[in-house]
Amino acid sequence: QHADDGGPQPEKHCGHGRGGMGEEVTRKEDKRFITGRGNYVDDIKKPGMLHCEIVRSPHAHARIEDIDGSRAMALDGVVAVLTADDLLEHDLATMPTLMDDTQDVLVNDKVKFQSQEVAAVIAEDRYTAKDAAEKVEVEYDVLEPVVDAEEALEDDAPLIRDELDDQEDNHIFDWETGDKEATQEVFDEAAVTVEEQMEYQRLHPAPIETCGAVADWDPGKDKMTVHMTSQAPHAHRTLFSQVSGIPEHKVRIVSPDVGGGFGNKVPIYPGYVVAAAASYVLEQPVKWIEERSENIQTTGFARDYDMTGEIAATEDGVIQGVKVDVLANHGAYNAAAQPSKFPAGFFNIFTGSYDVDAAYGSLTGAFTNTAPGGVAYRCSFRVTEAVYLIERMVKVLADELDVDPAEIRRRNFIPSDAFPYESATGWNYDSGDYEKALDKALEMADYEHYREEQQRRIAEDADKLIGIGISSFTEVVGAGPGKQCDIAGIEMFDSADLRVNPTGNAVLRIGVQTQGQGHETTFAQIVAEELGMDVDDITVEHGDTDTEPYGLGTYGSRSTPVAGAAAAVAARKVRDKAKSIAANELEAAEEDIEWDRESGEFHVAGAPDRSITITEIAAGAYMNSPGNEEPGLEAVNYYDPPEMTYPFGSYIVVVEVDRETGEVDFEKFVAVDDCGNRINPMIIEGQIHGGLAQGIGTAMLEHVTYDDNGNVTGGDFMNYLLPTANEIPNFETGHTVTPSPHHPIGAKGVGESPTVGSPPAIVNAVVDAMSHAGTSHVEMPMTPDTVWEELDEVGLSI
Ligand code: MCN
Ligand code: CUN
Repeated sequence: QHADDGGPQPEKHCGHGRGGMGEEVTRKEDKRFITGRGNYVDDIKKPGMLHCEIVRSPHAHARIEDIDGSRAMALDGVVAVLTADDLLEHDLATMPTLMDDTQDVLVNDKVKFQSQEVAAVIAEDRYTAKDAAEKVEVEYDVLEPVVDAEEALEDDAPLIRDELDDQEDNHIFDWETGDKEATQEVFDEAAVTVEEQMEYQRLHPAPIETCGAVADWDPGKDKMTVHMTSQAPHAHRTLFSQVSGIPEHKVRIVSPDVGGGFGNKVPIYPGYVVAAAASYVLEQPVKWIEERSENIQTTGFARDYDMTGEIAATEDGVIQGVKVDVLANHGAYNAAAQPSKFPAGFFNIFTGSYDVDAAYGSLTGAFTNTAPGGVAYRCSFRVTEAVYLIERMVKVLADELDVDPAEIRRRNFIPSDAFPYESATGWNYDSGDYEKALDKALEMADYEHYREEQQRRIAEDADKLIGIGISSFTEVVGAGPGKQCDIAGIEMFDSADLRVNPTGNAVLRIGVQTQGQGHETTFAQIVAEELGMDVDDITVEHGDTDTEPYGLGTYGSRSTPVAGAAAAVAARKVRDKAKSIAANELEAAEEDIEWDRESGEFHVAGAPDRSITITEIAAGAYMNSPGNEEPGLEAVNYYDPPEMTYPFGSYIVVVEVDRETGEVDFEKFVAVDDCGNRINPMIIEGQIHGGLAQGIGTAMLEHVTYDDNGNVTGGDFMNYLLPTANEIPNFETGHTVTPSPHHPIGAKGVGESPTVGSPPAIVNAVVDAMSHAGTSHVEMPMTPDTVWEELDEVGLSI
């Protein structure tokens, strides 16, 4: 795949048939997955292993008066019933969240959300543990709950966090970004302003594999081994060590095959801690596996932002200023999984793909009696909310001015020659060519045809309306740099450790952890490209803290931008040493040795037939190393990126809206993505397809709902609706290539782009079908009844 479409070109990458950059190598990991040989946490069985079941509160807000485990203990096969009191003895009753809040592992005094962890039963098998959990008797003094963020901030709202000394209300933090005065000035003088309030509903990542752990304390070695569903094994090891007091070199975290993470497996959950504490106390392995409803009801949710956006523009639709105000529901604890210094994640980049003079954002976070979380589900730390806001607002402005939404974007894009570009809120975009991606998408979508069809249907008063929605989003992925981004104080670099064996094959160990993204293939491709090896000769290992170099994990699409860079740099270090060995083998001066990317061989300058392969060099490194080099052929790199990367894309969605039923049908779904240089186009396509499906789930179906008593009414797959093949249209994908100028192989991340970019395109399409009658917004999820109500409201229903 050549970086053929403009922009800087870090290095040329060629399809040379060894499985390097740009080749559609089939996924190495799939052999074990499709032959049933995957190894997930629940597949792990250890001799003497006990099972843990968690007793959860039926109430959202209640003081615990008494817990009686005697009836549970009386059951055959029950080994222990644990409560906060037992954990207190070991100083494990609470744990720190990633945002420096303190969460109960088992509720000590007061339950703060429905299904919160109250007690744990340890038994010889899972069924006994389950039966026993039902026999644990808990007496509650039920308190009034508050689940809505706005109500939580009212004066008479029940105080949720009364255990905190300086907490007098449910307010967590206020945060602001941008220049308030400058933005106000722009708004005061603007010819046109528009405003819209919109909710980004509470979602859940809902990976097919729920969370779980097998903890195994070895009293002989004083060592704790935890197999767990982790997107960040090293960071979890450090936290585990800090929480438990077990020295870090005596803690081993293994994240085996993971059945989807989507951000859900970044935080630490009470279940992990309980399993580890139980194993420590009982000196036997303990397994804890969550059920579906436990997963949705208690682990890291996503979004729950109530946003008001405003745009100031000229009469021609040139955007001058953007303002936004947000109320964020964080649940009962501040436990968002995001870089510590960003209370609102990367929501700052809400000016999106547009060159605006001034921007200002303010945000308030509130505690409610709901599960904690906020940052998860294919989002680079709240960029999903930011993209939704700005892409929706641009449509609102286009309708206000009666300008075509594609045209209004064109008038406002950051020009391709303005990169690197500093946004109004201070973010440094590395590279972009937004107009090119939009043009390509418009062409693929047959835009003009559908615009005509739309008008024809309106003129004929047809039963089904056409709507066309656009989203020209900019993502931000690849945290660090370490100076700006850290998790619990640990800087967000990442790492790779490459060892070439005497027989010329290699093992690459990386600090990130795949949950299905195909790292075993794509990271091998990076090394194949950089060393002229065959992709099949490289094994990629991850997820075991005893063997892998320290890394911060996989989320925020950071694997390619950060660990991918580390892999390339480690391979180049090996290449440098290989040159010296090649010189020795070829009996030439090192300065005269050249590496040829095309053939993957080293040769003497001017004498291409005097060449040597990496396999021969590897042998030389162990059997005939020159005096000026240590034996062996390996290198490690810890990569702290200079900047993040800014992938982007243009999505165009055409829908047909049924005026009688409110049903929405997808007529066309075009996604043009740009993630810089592409490692594996087929894996990228898979990432895009999956992410678009999740974008459709977001826009059309998914919502974690609560009733006024704090009961989760959207907490299982009967009520939390995931998209299936039935709801998914045919996707037409395309791409442009604008390499990242600072990334060693010019790559940007891509894993989240489709979920970040598609919801506004879908909502814009549905709004577009009705905007001629006055519709300016439809809330997600756009179920048929929601859409029908809007049709009725603007007089379009039949
Ligand atoms: N890739 C590529 N060329 C590029 C960029 C990426 O070939 N220029 C490849 C990568 O090598 C990798 C995949 O695409 O194999 C995704 O890469 P990247 O964008 O770096 O994202 P991560 O690997 O860091 O994955 C994280 C991202 C996030 S944050 C969520 S959430 C998510 C997602 O990936 N969760 C997933 N995609 C998922 N896909 C699966 N199957 N399961 C999940 O849990
Ligand atoms: Cu926000 S979900 Mo992904 O970054 O693990």
